[in-house]
Amino acid sequence: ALTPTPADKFSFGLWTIGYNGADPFGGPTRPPLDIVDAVENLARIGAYGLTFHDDDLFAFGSTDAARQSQIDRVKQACADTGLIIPMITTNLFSAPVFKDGGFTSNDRSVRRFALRKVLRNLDLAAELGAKTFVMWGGREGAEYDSAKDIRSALERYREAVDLLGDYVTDKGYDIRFAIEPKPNEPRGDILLPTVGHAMAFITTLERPELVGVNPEVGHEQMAGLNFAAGIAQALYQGKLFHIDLNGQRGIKYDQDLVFGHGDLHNAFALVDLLENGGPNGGPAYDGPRHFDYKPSRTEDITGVWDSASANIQTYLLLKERARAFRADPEVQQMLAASLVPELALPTLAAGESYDNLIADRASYEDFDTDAYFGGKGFGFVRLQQLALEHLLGAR
Ligand code: GLT
Ligand code: MN
Ligand code: MN
Ligand code: MN
Repeated sequence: ALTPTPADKFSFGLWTIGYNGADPFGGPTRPPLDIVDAVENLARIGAYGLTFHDDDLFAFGSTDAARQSQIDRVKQACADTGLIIPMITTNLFSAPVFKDGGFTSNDRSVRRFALRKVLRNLDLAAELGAKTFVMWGGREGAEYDSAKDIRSALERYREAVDLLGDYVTDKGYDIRFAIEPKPNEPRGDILLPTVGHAMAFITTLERPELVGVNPEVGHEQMAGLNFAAGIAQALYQGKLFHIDLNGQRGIKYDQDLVFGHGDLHNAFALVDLLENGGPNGGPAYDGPRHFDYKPSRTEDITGVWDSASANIQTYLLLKERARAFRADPEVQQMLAASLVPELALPTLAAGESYDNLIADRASYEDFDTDAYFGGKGFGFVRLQQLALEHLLGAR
């Protein structure tokens, strides 16, 4: 069960395994990773997909020939190993020109350049068969309130995403967009900082059906939010187009740890949700299980591949634990005792109106609120302890 297959849909960003260990305080600890090496090792550890930014594959400002040669090499490596490219994305953050953003830079000519860079990359996405196009706007934001008109910035964001939606529609590309929220870093404050902000923004678009979210575990946790709960809402609204799995320990800088090396309880709840749907049913997730982590700066190349594998192993372990949790009759009993299934019942009966509700004395006039709760707890703690026991392999 812990042997990954392509049906598990595990994928990795080229920028993850390719991270050389550089940080704001010091230089790289590892040499560059060649694309063919990356693809071969991903296939070896059981991934089915590779994802990348344009600039991960060919340096910013590459000649057309250098760009094409790298595209040819990745295509060949994928053909040789059976890996696919389910998602690609555009780097609108590394080059100095993007210091004030791409789609929302105050400088209009930067915005036009950013759009051209993305349009060109959309053609590449279509050519490579990528079905999802992620947009992480790490530089879209500000440090200073007076420096950015947020409403104008959102208008420009909308203008950009609408234009991209027109483009894929007119070209007949089978591509959907996934906005990746993050609260801060590199900008002091980033636009569309959480899943909720992004989903609200999507309703302002001309083609909302083309746009969903790509939530990252650590990014929501940087904002102090419950990741699994945010994912449940994204699934509920049909907007979970892609996902970035990793680990984060608390509200601090973006750690990009291995999946599960942060809030393990929430990772368990997340895998249970992605694999099985909610406790009362509902859609599960069938897209790529995409890892966006950084091999720690302390690691050599062996540590890179060990940590890549660790993401997969953790996911599969949690999937196995979630299955056991669901199958345990005591858990089923405790769920029922905790009234979890009852939440699936509509609050009003079929055909019942507010007039009927108001006429129902049992619901209010005769409802004894004191007696109702008196001595009768929900048992959520016992349920959580059962989850913990499954998580630890004690059941
Ligand atoms: C960058 C960021 C990630 C995003 C990538 C996609 S780039 O590494 O920190 O969270 O998913 O643009
Ligand atoms: Mn991150
Ligand atoms: Mn990251
Ligand atoms: Mn990410």
